[in-house]
Amino acid sequence: MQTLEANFDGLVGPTHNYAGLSFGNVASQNNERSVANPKAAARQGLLKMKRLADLGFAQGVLPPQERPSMRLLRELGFGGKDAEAIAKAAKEAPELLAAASSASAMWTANAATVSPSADTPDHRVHFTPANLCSKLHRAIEHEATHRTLGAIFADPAHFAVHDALPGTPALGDEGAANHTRFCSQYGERGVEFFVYGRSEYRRGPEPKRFPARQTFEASRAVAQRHGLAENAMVFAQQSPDVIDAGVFHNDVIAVGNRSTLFCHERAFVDRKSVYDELHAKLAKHGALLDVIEVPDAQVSVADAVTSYLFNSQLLSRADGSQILVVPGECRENPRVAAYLDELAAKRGPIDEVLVFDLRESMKNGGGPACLRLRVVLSDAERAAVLPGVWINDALFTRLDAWVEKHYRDRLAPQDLTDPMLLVESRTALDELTQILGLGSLYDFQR
Ligand code: SUG
Repeated sequence: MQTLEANFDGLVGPTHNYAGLSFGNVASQNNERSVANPKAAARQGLLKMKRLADLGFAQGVLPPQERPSMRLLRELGFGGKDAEAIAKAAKEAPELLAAASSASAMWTANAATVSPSADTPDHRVHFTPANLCSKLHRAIEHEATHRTLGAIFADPAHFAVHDALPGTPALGDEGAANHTRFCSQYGERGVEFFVYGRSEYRRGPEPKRFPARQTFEASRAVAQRHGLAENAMVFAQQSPDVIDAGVFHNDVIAVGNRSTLFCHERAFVDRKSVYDELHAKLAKHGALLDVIEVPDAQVSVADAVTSYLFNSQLLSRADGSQILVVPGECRENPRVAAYLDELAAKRGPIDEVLVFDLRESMKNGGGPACLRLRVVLSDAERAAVLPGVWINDALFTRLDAWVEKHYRDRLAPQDLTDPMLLVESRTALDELTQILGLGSLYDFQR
């Protein structure tokens, strides 16, 4: 029996655009109102999935959500026919129309927190969709995410999909972007590492400029629900000053895989104790934590934020060696590029760097790691996943043709007012559910 880590990437939706909706996410704010190319964005994401599948990694896809969200527009009081509601919102509250139109569900690292069956008392894989309550455009994702995960991981013998935590500031939850699992082998019990930005009830340092989206209380509640053992979890606080420098999720400053933690030296409050606790807990499960810490003197936090060096995917090949999947922006920053050359030349735990063009997503602050949800699966669990979502040559070819047929190659802020965008989007998603074998997933299909 072989247990692997599968990656489920979010397929970029037809409304991908730059609306500057994420205060605290530097790229989102810097690119506000620029013109997006949804077709190129979707292709870039698909090419990453295809290349990783070709390299032998288990690669799945998660569908986009219906946007603009008519449900949100109606809840906000925009009535009448769909086109009328969109026209009213466009006139009276364009910022709400933008929130209803974001393709942000593409960043599936924020879809949920996932605990593999090796870590849970009932030996099922547990999913908690993230409430994403710190931003309106993201807070509307979790219900559809629940439905999607329920359709793909449907077998209750293997999977438990919980509801999101209550969406309130004390329980702000951003999912796997603030969660890492360390282990010796994927199929063995691991140590789950939860990184939060602030605590609602315990006194502690907090960022001053930008919001901390994840709370200690939310991380703790997810661990509790998944039934994790006390000696198999570690909680750490992200440095508030890096949040203020634009690190809005932990996966912008750290990434881990198996027993490797690759992070910036300023990622955590009291980092030595964090490493020590991880070391000690992981040692009980037969693994030695290997921390690759990048010094500030070599790569600054600002370099990390613009290049997304740590928003990389650290993937284990069958022989146990690891590759690092980074965005093209890493090659454009001379200090980061030099660091990566050094890392690969050392032939340490990471011996190859793969570079991807994800520019469209990166302009909204979403790199390789944001685009994927990791799900560790045994053979039996893999066999229980809805089969149509695994990327292979045939599915890639169909999805690529689907994007070509349905997506625009230009989407400016003004285009969000076009009622045809909803029609095009629904037509595309309707066809997609057939391609992926998802059944009637969307509200408009029910
Ligand atoms: O939540 N950007 C997303 C990026 C999410 C990145 N995910 C991880 N780091 N895991 C966010 O800030 C921008 C949308 C806009 O401005 O139009 C946005 O939502």
